[in-house]
Amino acid sequence: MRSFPFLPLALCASLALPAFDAGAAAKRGDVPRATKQAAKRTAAVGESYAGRADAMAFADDIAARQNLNAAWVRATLGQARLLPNVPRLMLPAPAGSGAKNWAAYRSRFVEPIRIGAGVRFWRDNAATLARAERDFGVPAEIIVGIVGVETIYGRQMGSFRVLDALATLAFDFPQAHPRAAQRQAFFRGELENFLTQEGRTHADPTAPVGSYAGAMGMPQFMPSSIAKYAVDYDGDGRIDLVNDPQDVIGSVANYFKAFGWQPGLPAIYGVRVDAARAQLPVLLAPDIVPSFSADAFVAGGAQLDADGLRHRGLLALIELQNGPSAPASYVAGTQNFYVITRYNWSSYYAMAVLELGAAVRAAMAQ
Ligand SMILES: [Ca+2]
Repeated sequence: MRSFPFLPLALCASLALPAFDAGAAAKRGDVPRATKQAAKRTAAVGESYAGRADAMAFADDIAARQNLNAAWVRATLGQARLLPNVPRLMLPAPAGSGAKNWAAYRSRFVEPIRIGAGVRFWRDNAATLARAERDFGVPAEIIVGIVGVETIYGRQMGSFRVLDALATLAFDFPQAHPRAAQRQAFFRGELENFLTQEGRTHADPTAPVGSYAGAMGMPQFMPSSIAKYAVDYDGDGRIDLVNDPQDVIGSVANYFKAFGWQPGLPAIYGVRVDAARAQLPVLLAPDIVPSFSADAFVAGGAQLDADGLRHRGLLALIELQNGPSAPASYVAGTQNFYVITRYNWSSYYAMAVLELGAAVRAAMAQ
């Protein structure tokens, strides 16, 4: 199990911290917000990759592997420019740089502007959200929560040229990162995906913009996620995650289904933990991976609510820290909570999605 940072690599443009995902999933990284905002203000552009032997060799490799026109790939990659402020955004936050604080994190996402935009999005797309729930089993409020946390329903989708962002992270990933080789390989794969999609559709590869990690559109999908999970949900023959809410809704629902979303299963249950008595090291050891039966939870000193006691599958104890002085909060996460973290590897992110979705649903009823 990979550990996940507090301000996870959000790919989210709306976090001012674009997400990028680590391996098979979709997105995100770990970067202090202030740093990311500083970078956003100054989208400086550096050298072209046209003169970089490693980039041109990679272009030839892609062309051969993907059966693309080598001259087109070289010319396209030659238009990519280094984004000098982006590589350092990939470095993990320094140790001890601020206690995790769920209340502060939540307040950035569950707030009146985002809730109001969520109500409009839900009302405007109610039929499509209902159709997605029928087709994929994913409730409207989960999709509404995701799109709201990621981009405030398309208001903040990022303004970096995806070609520049991916080239920068593919060829100039910071070597000080503890998993630099793995991360760089990930972004090379994303760059290859991006160029392949652009080359096959004869699109302008310099046109797409997104987060500094190359995540695109209202749901902030990385190129590999677009290739694997995006769907044309309005049937117009093309996939448009920037302008078409129907495609966005279908694609997010399809992503969740692909990662094992179970229809009808709550994502969390309430749990009361007596920190002095509960076997916290045991219960927290598996992190967000559901590992304990309801009986084992109770035996470990974590008292589940009535619905949780009836749960037949496995559960994870999710700890949400509230800064250095306040006690932590806890919930019991199911398989569906785990699935939300496949979108962004963070329990804080998953909780924000759930609570924003619930807040929008409550506002709809008023
Ligand atoms: Ca479409």
